[in-house]
Amino acid sequence: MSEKTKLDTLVEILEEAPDEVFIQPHNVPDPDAIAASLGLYGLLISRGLSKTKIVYDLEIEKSNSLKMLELFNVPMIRAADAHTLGTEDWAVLVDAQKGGSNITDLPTDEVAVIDHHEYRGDQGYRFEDIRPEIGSCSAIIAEYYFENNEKMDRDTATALLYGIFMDTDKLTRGANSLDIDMFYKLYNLADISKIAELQGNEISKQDLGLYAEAFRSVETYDELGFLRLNSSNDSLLGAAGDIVVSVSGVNIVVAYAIRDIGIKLSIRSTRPGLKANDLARHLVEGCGKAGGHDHMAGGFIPAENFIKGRSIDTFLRHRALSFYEAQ
Ligand SMILES: [Mn+2]
Repeated sequence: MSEKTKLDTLVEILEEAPDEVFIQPHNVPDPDAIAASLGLYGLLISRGLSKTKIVYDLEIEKSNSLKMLELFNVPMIRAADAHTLGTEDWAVLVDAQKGGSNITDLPTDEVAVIDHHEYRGDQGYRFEDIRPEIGSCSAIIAEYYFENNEKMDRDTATALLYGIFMDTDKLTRGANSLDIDMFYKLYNLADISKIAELQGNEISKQDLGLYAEAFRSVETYDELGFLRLNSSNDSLLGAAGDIVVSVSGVNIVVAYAIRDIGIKLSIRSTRPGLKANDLARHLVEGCGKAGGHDHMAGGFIPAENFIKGRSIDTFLRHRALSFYEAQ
């Protein structure tokens, strides 16, 4: 008998679940979160955990994410529609960790986590596979398949390939050798025509108007770019930031959206030595929460922590520039 794999350990724990097992990706799931959830779902079902479901909170906003659900028949349900979800159920968090600003704490007991974001410290999980050095959660789930010789269907392979593709910005952002190895292995199993179809669905007509307005707001100071989006759409904010950081001369982007509940931030950095997560933390210091990767990060400042009448545009520019100049 070969050694026990991570998947073996996870399955052994989940077999003790008193009722259902919910796979929960972060809120407003992006392609990596959707692919990783679908991949893990397939693994748990094939290991006999038939009471497994995928649940997520908040609406999926980006058109490529929605297209994924349709193309790959992803069985994901909104938390509000998960009528059987309760305190007796267990959850496996995917592409997120307990206590993060991007995940709702549902009534379930979060017993396990598989993630590639910065380690948020021991949260009392019974199973933990957190690898911040990996560019995508999809690569971690793909490795579970290959390591365990589990059969992978074409849709799952295609979804995981797309998840790696998106989270590593086509293998150019924070990609680790695991992302590249898995990309290569998945490529042979995937349906590339569906990847092309997803690429053709990255922007909706409605997004286009929001982008146009946001891009007019862009201001740059040296390598720093600022963008303000007048939409409550989380994933659009990151995607708009990706476009601004691709502008020549701009290497760091602070994209933000102002909502009733607070200010949502999305940070990008392609500048060596300037970490997006450090900048995000600096921006929200004393007034909000932030986290993420070296190249992409996010944050949130609750409305009640922000001094009324103060200009958020000035506040963010001031903090970002002081951080930038101190580097
Ligand atoms: Mn991810």
